[in-house]
Amino acid sequence: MKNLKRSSKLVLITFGLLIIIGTSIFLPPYLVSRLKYRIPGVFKTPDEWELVFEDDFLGSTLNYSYWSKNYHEGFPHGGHTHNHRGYMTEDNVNVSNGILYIRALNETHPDAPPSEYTYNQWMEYNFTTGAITSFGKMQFKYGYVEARMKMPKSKGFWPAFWTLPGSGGWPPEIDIHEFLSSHENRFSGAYHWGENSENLHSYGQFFNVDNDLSQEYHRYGLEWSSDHLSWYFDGIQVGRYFFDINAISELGPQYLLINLAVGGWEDDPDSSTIWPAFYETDYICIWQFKPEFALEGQEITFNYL
Ligand SMILES: [Ca+2]
Repeated sequence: MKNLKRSSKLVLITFGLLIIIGTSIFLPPYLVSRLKYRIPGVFKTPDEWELVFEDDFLGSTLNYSYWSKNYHEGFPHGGHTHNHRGYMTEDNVNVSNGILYIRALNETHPDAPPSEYTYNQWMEYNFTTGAITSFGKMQFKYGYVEARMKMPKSKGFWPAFWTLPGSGGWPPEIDIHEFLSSHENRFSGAYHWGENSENLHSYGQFFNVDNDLSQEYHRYGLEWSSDHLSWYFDGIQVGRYFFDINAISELGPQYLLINLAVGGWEDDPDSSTIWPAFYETDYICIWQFKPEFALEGQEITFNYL
């Protein structure tokens, strides 16, 4: 038996080597160079990467040198909401036990304005929720960004982990992870770009998984280089690569946002909705290639502002 196992191993190794050699010979050079990037470097080639940012949400408060609560004032609706029915309050963002908790409550905030036109409809703010962003404090260009998160349970919630340009404005936008809580086995990733909202282009995918994402923490990641965007779930690449280099070139340094929307793209909460709802983040990390491993002409940046 032992010999058989050994010879099977040899056959497998030889076969594997043939595939690698064959791949290198028969693929055009530009694809060979990209093969390196089909492997999430942080897991398979750790020597090429460095951790440039890490927030484990330790202590009892948010680290305000990295983050602010809620959106900044330049946001639509003055930052009190975005495109959903939650009015954001700082009280709904808390850090404890190493976790960032963004909470949504079934209550109308006394400061919430009457209904406003947003997301192609009139919306009333019947709920409160929260967000954090690194706008004006931390931004980066290129790398692998990952957060370990747990989703809110039950109908009515649309948590998102995403990026916007550090220079302000929109588009472009990368959605590292979005979740519509009526579909607990699915999340999405997307890229939106274009000159303005009238000339908007979008690329997006839904990723179906076996897990109920509201039951456990999972790792949601994005790899961003000058020639592709790709999305990861628990360290494994999911879906297709986005290869439109002209579109990707519209991306300057980006800041991060984590918010818990109520309604909006997701259905509105109803009598089956469980309150309060929590969007939980265990950590956020950014890795980047060490300068000597960057693609030629790929200017990797990371800045505290
Ligand atoms: Ca943590």
